[in-house]
Amino acid sequence: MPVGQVVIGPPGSGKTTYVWGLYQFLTALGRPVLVVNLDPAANTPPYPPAVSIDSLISLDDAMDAHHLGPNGAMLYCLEYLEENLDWLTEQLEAAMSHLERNPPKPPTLPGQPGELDDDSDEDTAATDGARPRWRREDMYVVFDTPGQVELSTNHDSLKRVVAALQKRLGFRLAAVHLMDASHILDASRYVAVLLLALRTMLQLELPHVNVLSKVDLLGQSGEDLPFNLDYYTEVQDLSYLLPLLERDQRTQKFAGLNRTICDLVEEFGLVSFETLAVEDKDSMLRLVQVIDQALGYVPPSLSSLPTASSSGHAHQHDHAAHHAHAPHPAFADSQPLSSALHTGTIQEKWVDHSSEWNQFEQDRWKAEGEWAAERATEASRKLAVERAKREQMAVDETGPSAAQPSS
Ligand SMILES: Nc1nc2c(ncn2[C@@H]2O[C@H](COP(=O)(O)OP(=O)(O)OP(=O)(O)O)[C@@H](O)[C@H]2O)c(=O)[nH]1
Ligand SMILES: [Mg+2]
Repeated sequence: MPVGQVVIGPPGSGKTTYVWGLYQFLTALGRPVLVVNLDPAANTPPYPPAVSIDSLISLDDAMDAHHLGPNGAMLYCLEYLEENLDWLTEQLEAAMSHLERNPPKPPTLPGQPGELDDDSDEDTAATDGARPRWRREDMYVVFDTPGQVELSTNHDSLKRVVAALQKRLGFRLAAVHLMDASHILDASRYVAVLLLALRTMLQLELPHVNVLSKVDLLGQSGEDLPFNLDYYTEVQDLSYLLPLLERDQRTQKFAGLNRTICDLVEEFGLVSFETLAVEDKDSMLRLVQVIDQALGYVPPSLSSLPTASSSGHAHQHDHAAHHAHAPHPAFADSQPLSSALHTGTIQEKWVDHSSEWNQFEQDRWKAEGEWAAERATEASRKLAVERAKREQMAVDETGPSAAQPSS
């Protein structure tokens, strides 16, 4: 069964930027990733879409043909997509089959076998016996959607499209709901975000990961957060918000309503948040791991690793083993994962001490760069020594005249 993320969220919350970043990140991790653009207003997304709704219908077409405004036309486009599910499933089927036949090469680190001497770059995985073909259950599809919130709160087309993908193509999907982190700076906006998150979870009925996006901008806002970041991400005791809401002139007359909304969100006990700064590797890695868990996805690069319980045999669906193992080799020499997992670190990094962290990161990248350069030099040195040895052996076999430099 292929897996996928349905990336949703209000306009400007960072969906397309995240999808593009995720595509690059997962490609670097060697995952078979495809991106599907379901936003009919985005004719030229930054990522290379494997399938785009634009080839079926565009927002402008819908507006012209039916004399609709942009919002009405957007709903029309999604309804049109729902009526053309055969088109979507055929396009997806074709894109996944193509990727299965043509997996790109896995990334290699400097000094690893194949790093310097593999010069075969033609796309021949289908005929390359040494390189395994990806399986359908390895496929990872990311769906970028429009920003109209009603599409995921009270309009049913997106929900039915998702249900059809699950039924017809066997997709395992999670909703990844991006909401701008700046909303937590204002108690009343935070309450609105909580309500939106809860409503969307109840509507879509998917495994759901809520995300406070653009967390890197929190420290730059110049405003102080009344509570630590983990208070907002864990959504534990919302009664602490009430004094803030009662102090605010705009919201004090709605004190009863606010209390009821907070009680409602707490009673459901469903809403919590991850955080995202899309250009930060640790932040992306943490989010990818959380979503992997929600999906029960074991990446192909890890699923073939031996587990303790399998005595050296590949144990492909042991998800616990996935987390017991070291991360993908691309990150094996990066910071320990635990440091990327702590909300306190995120608070320190993006809210309290962003400039110091910035300097620390730059030093770390520099050190990583030097390390990689050193490894590359070391690998080239080894190759040069090997070549010299081979030449020496050739000389020994053919006699000293062959050893004279040609100059
Ligand atoms: N600082 C910062 N800016 C971000 C981040 N993610 C997105 N942005 C910016 O936020 C703006 C909106 O991003 P988009 O990706 O277009 O948002 P969207 O949700 O796709 O918007 P719609 O498709 O219109 O609903 C862009 O200017 C991005 O550069 C982030 O993690 N940090
Ligand atoms: Mg977008």
